[in-house]
Amino acid sequence: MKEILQAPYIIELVRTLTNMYQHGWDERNGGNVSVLLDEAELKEYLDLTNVIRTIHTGFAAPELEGNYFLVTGTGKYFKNVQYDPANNLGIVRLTEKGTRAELLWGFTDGGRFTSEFPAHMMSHVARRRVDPASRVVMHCHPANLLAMTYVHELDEVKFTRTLWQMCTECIVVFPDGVNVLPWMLCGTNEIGEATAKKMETARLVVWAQHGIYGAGRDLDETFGLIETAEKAAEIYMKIAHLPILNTISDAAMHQLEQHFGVKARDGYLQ
Ligand code: 2HA
Ligand code: ZN
Repeated sequence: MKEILQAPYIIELVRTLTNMYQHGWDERNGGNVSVLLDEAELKEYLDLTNVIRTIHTGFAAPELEGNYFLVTGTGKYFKNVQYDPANNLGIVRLTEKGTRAELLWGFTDGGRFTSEFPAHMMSHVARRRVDPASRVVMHCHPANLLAMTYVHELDEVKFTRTLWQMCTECIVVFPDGVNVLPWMLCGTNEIGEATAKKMETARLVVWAQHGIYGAGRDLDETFGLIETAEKAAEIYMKIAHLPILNTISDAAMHQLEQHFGVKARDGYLQ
């Protein structure tokens, strides 16, 4: 059996969580990440018959039965993950139609997965229906995106267009745009279901006055999505109160679509 702390998916997640913390996106215990793992890559590092304990999920997700997830722990600080991955992270297998999670590694102090586990699992289901290669769901609290939800209309077309106009590469990185949920109580199945519904049409979902969700094929892609949207929001917050003299026109957006071979979300451009 290989040493689990040397597994590429653990090393990469620890690096990503540390990076998220250093970006200021995850104060205190803010944020959570889950990664769908392959049984084959897991088997080299863990005895999959050794269940440490079983945790009730509080929801059903039959599509995820038998799937393995590496996930951050509830109440854990991203800041600390690099010093003690086994306490701050866990690997679970979903069973009994997703109503139970078997802990196979981690959460060594008796902890459990993030309070946003419903939103993560339901988002995985929704994204994998659109793109079977989707494996990562990431949630965090980037300051400029959050700030924007106080001063910008939450209309999804307007919100997306504003972000696209803030940096040339935005439309290339997230041509599917950004969906937006109004303020809702976090940590519930309701916000999980609402987030998953929004994930059907975009890989980014803003939670007004709270943060953002991103989904992607790997940690780099998902981090990059949020990083790009947050950069655009930063530009917006720097200029929104100033007279705007120039912008990126829809004609220019169409040039970007052509040149980079992407298709902007239907109806979002003139
Ligand atoms: O505490 O970010 O949304 C973790 C969170 C909850
Ligand atoms: Zn949060």
